[in-house]
Amino acid sequence: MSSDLPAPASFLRAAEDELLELSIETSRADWVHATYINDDTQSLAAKANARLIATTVRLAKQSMTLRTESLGPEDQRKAKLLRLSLSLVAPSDPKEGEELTRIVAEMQGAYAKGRHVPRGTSEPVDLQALSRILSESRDPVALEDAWTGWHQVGRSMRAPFVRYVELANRGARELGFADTGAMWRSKYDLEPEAFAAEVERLWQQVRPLYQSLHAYARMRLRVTYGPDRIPEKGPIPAQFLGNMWAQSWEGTYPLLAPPESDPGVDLTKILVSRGTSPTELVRYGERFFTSLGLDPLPPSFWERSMLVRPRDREVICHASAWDLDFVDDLRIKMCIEITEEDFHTVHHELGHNFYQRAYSRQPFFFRESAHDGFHEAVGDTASLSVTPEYLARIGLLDTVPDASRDIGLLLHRALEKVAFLPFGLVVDRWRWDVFAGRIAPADYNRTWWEMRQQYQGIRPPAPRGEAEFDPGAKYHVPANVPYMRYFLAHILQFQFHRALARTIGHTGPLHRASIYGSKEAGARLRTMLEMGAHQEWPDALEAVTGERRMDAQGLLDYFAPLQRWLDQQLRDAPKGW
Ligand code: X8Z
Ligand code: ZN
Repeated sequence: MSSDLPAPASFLRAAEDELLELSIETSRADWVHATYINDDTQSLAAKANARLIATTVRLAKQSMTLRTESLGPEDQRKAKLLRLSLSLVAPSDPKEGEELTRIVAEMQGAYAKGRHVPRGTSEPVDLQALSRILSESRDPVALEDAWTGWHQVGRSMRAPFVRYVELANRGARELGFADTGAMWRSKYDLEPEAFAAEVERLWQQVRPLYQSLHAYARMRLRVTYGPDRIPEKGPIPAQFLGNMWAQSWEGTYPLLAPPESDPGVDLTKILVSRGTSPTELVRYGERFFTSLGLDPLPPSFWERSMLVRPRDREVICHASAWDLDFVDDLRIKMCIEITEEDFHTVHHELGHNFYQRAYSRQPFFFRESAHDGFHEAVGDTASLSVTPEYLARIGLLDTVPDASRDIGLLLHRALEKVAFLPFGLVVDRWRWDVFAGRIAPADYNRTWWEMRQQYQGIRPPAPRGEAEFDPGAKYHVPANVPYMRYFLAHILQFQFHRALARTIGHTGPLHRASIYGSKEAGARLRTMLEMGAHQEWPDALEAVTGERRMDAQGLLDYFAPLQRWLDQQLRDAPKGW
C-alpha cells in the first residue's frame, strides 16, 4: 500500500464528513424534485445524485484497499457499510453516471404524471382516483378499465429500463458485486445466497395461511362476480382484489366479511364524520409515538412536510419519510386522503421519522436501520396497536366491540397484511432475475406475470404482451427502490408486536394488544432504534424480541384464530391454483 494514503481510521472519518455534506445537498435536490416536478428540478436531482454516487464509489473503492486488520471492529463495519450504502451504482464513466441517474429521475417523473380517462368520463385522473375505483367499484367493466388504464404508464419505461439495468449492473460490478440484485441481497449481514434462502424459509412458513386466504377470497368473490369471472380453481383476475397491484385486499372486505360477525370498526367513516384534517391525522400518529416516551416532532416538521397534493404542480404522491439533515429536519411527503388506509400510512411514515431521529447521534455510516426491513417495520408495528381499545382510549370509538366476534377484525387485517406477502416477495424475485440476466428484455412482461401467478395466484384481466411493461406500473420499479424490505417488514412487525405485547404483560389474543402509552415497550423499542446500523441486525432484533432470527411465528400466532376459521369455511373448497 502506498504510504501517502491516510491512516484507515482518519480516511473513514474524512469520508463520513464528505458524504454527510453531499448527502444533505442531494436530499434537498431530491425533495425539491419530488414536491415540484419539472425539467429543471429533474436535472438538478439527477446531477446531485450522480455526484453523490460517484463520490461514494470513489471512497468505497479506496476503502477496499485499506489494511482492515489495523481497524477496530467499529471501523471495519463502517468500511463494510460504505461499500453497501448505495442501492444504485453508476459506472465510473461520468457520462454514463449522469445518464443512469437521469433515466431514474425520468422514469419517476413518468410514473408521477400517469393519468387515465375512466370509461364514460371525460377528465384524465391520477393513480389515487384510479385506485379508488379499484377498491370501491363493483362494476367489472369499470374495474378492468381503471386497471388497464393505469398499467399503460409502464409502456414508455420499457426502453429506459433496459438501459438502466445495463448501466446499474456495470456500476455494481465495478464495486465487486455480481450484479445489482446481488448487491441488494448483500445488505443483510449474510452472503447474498444465504439471504435468498432466509427469504424462502420465511415464505414457506406463511404460504399455507396465504393459500387459505386466497381460496376463501376466491370462493366469496365468485358469489359477487359470478363463476364466469372468478374461476373455481384457477388464479384470480387481479382487478377484483381491491387494489391496483392486488398487494392488499382490504377493498374487498365488504364482499368477504363473515356474515354473522360484528361489522367491525369503519375508521374511514369515523374520521370523515369528525371532519378530521390531514394535519390532525398526522397528529394522531405523533401522539402514538410520544405516548411511548419518544420526543414530539420538531416544529420544522409541520412547516416543511407536504401533507396534501398541491393543486398547481406535479408531485410524487407516493408516500415517503425524509430526514434532510440527518439530525432532525424530519418531514413526510404524502397526498393524504382521510381514510383508514392513510391513517395507517401516516403511522408507517412516522415510524421512519422516529427511527431516523433516534439514530441521529450515531456516526454517519450508522445512521441507518439495522436492515431495511426494520425501517419499514417500525411504523407498521405501531399500527398493529391500533385496536378497538386504543381507538376508544383516544376518543375515536364510543364502545369497544366484544372480542368474541373478532373474526371480521382479523380478516380485515389479513386482507391487508397476509395478502401482501407474496407480492412483497415477487417484485424483487423478478428484479433479481432481471439483474442477473436470467430474464431477457424480450421476456420482461411474460415472466412478470408468470411469477405473479406462481406466488400470488392472480392473473391480468386480459393477456398482456411485450409492448406492455407492467412492472413499471409499480412505483418502486421506476424509482429503483428495493422491495424485499416490505416482505421482511411484514414478518418482523408481528415478531416485534408479539414481543412488545409480552413486555406489557398482555395475555389475551395478540390482535387485541396495544402498546399505546407503555413507557416500558417504548424503552425497548427505543434501544433498538438508537442502535441504528451500529451492530449487525440480529443484535437489534434481540434488543426488542430476545430472538436473533427472523421468524414468522409471530404472524402465525396473531392469525391463528383466523386460520382455523378460514379452513372451516373452506371445507372442501379447492386451495391453490
Ligand atoms: O412504499 C411503501 C411506503 C413508503 S416506504 C408507503 N410501502 C409499500 C408500497 O406501498 O408498495 C408500504 C407498504 C408497501
Ligand atoms: Zn416505508
